[in-house]
Amino acid sequence: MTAYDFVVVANRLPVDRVEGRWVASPGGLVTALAPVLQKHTGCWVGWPGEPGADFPPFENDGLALHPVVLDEHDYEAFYEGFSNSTLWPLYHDLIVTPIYDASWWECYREVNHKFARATADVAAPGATVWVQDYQLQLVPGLLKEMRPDLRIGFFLHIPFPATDLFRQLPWRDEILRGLQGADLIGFQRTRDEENFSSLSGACDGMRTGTFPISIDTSAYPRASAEDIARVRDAVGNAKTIMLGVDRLDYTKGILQRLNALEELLEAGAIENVAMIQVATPSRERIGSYRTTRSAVEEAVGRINGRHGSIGRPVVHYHHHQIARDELRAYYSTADVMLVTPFKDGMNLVAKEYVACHPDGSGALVLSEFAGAAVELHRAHLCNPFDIESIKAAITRAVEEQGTDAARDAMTAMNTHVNQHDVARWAGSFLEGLADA
Ligand code: ADQ
Repeated sequence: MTAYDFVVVANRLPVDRVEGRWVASPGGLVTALAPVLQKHTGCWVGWPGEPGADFPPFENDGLALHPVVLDEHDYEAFYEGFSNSTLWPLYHDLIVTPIYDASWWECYREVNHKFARATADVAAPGATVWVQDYQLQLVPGLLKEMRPDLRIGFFLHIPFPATDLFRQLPWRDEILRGLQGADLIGFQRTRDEENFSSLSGACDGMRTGTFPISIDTSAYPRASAEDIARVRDAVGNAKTIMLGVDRLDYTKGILQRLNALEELLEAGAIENVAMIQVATPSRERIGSYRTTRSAVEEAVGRINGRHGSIGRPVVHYHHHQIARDELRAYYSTADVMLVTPFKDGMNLVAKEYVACHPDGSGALVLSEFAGAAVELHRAHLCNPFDIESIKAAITRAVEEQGTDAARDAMTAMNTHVNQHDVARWAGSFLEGLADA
């Protein structure tokens, strides 16, 4: 078996199986890491996305991929259970109540062991390994035991909670020991790094750092004038076009922004407005996700029922994947982008929107609780827990359209995102890891 000098370990491989063929699922992560993977003898270890599927290692677009097998039980207990019904809500400050289930924890340990084993088997002596995200927090520790020669980095894509929240976790000591196997742990925000470092016993000799993730800006040029005209036309040439793009997740505050829009419409405070809401299906077998979806869809129906007319809904709701070029056309067209999560590690959607407005057009309404708010502080910031705050930010964004202040803010944010792209993010993490 080839031994690799650089190994990325993530829950998912960067490919999807569509009608029996592998298709790249081009996220920012693979775009950022592809050059590094190609420069070194690199490979990616991850789950191919089909419970029970046992694929041999293969190559896609010149990328060496090493599948890890997860069966239906792993999918339920490790992925839907411990990762997304325990850790996800806990790390997002209890927007829903986390479930602490010892059998899920047992499975999380086993699956992390599987990922560590697979990585230990393919890594060359002294190789660099970069482990990604909350599903794999035990991998650094397990890997260090199996292969003390490896240089191990870990990056957490989601927030790290305050000490008293983290302390709820019955298996907090094991998680901490798992993370401590890393030579460098990266976080999105200084606050996340501080939360981690303030845990008793976390800090002794640990290297941590803040590395805000970003996007591949070259993949988000402004759409053509024709595409923009087409989208404007499709939503009835409303004066103000608003946009939301999210995985359908309770952390994203989709319902809250719809409620704010509804109250503004009820009060006659805004008019001649259309909103496009893209809500990508996500984790649909988990109860809290189903409840969130129902509430969002009910709000869309209610708003259109009261404020729309035949052939002219106010909210254009899409519950499916969208091709990136179409998404780019939406971003480029939208006068006001609404990003209102209760809590978000970073939020790449906000950066993608800003990248599509190099001309200073548009306006961004952004939650204070998104990691992106640290860099994009010239957005119309709001508190998503306070509907009046969301309404005020939307009103400001609409009223300031086309002013010099709006243009200056958007241009400054666009420059920032262009200068801090995902390649820079990966580069600075890997530099830190090389020094660790
Ligand atoms: P997510 O919670 O998934 O990521 P986000 O950062 O916004 O959130 O990334 C979503 C990505 O999916 C964006 O690139 C967006 O373009 C894409 N997308 C959304 N809906 C789509 C659709 N219908 N069709 C096609 N593409 C769609 C987690 C953390 C974030 C953190 C990232 C990266 O929760 O806080 O920013 O990881 O670290």
